Amino acid sequence: MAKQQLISLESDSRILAAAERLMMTRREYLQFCAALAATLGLPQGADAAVAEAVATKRRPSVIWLHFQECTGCTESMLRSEHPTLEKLILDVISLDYHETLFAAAGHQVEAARKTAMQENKGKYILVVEGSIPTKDGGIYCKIGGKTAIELLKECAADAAAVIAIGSCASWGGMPSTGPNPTGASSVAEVLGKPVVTIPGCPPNPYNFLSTVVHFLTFGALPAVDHLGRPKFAYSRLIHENCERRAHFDAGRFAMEFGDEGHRKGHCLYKLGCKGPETYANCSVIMFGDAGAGTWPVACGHPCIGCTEQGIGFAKPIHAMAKMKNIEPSVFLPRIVEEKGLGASLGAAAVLAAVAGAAAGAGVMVTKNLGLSHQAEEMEKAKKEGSKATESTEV
Ligand code: FSX
Ligand code: SF4
Ligand code: F3S
Repeated sequence: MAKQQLISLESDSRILAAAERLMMTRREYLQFCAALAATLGLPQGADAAVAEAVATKRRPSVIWLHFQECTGCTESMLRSEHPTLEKLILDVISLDYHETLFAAAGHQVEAARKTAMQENKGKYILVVEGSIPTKDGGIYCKIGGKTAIELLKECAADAAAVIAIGSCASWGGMPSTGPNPTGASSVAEVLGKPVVTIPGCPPNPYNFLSTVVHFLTFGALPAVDHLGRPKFAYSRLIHENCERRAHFDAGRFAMEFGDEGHRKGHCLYKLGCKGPETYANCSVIMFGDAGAGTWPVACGHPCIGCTEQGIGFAKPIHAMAKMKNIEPSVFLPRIVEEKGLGASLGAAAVLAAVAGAAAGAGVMVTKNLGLSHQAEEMEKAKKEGSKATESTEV
């Protein structure tokens, strides 16, 4: 943020009021908005616009529907470790209809939904959590006597924007796994038009917040990929920024849960980690709280690819991921092999290491070891007929 902008925002009474509402200092509030702007990939100076919008803009009305799901999306939004995250979410939106959070029930709740829709016609955001059962006329999920299909179509008709939150709403998720007895479908399939999707089971609440803040600041939803996922959150493979990536490059893997490699925090690729074919920012922003939180791989569990249709809940848990991009993130340090090159490395790599060490080129050897391992993986992926060379920008 430019110094002049910072000074004027710091003395802005509206900023102070927003900070107080969120029980933050002005500085913390501005830092939080700067972090949001950075997550959104906005250009320098946009953090001031974000801070001002969150502090001053009329909160958009949100109608939140629940269909076939476990309510994990809502839980993940409300149970964030950082006390300000859920507060901020509930501060930037006016949550006018949410079945599981409403104290009221029955007709009162239905009346609240209709009132919110009428009063905010064409302006409200419709958030849908859960997949929509389409078999047998949609009878497998009914609320207030209406099927999920009817409710979704009715609420989407006058919405300014539709957001499918979680993998269930984004592409069917867990309820749609074979044999899919209810015909569980995504929001886009039922509406017959693309919508913004925030997949994940559960999705990261920070990605939802950032999407809504983008809408609040610019009056439009962020740029999305071909699956409707905001590019700021889903354009990088988890593998590119994984904290275990240096172990992958050096060929150090956990081979069994609880073995030495697992205890030492080695790469989980051989336990079926789907990070190399899963697009999401879990490894960067984590859950609970950015910087202080955690995520599946940090807990020792391979990524199951919950943000990816055809991978999460579809591919067997121990099946190896297809390598989509063998280039490591430029931000991650390479690990220098200390000693004992490990049985998993091929004889050629060992010979190269010895020769290289003799030449006093230790660092280069480590790089070569990583590359020789990567080449092995690529070769294997090619044999399996995968698109091993398909890559994204790094
Ligand atoms: Fe659950 Fe949401 Fe998974 Fe689905 O998240 S965490 S089953 S994505 O719709 O409640
Ligand atoms: Fe991380 Fe999984 Fe990639 Fe290993 S395979 S570096 S654990 S994302
Ligand atoms: Fe899901 Fe993998 Fe992230 S399992 S939460 S996409 S680490």
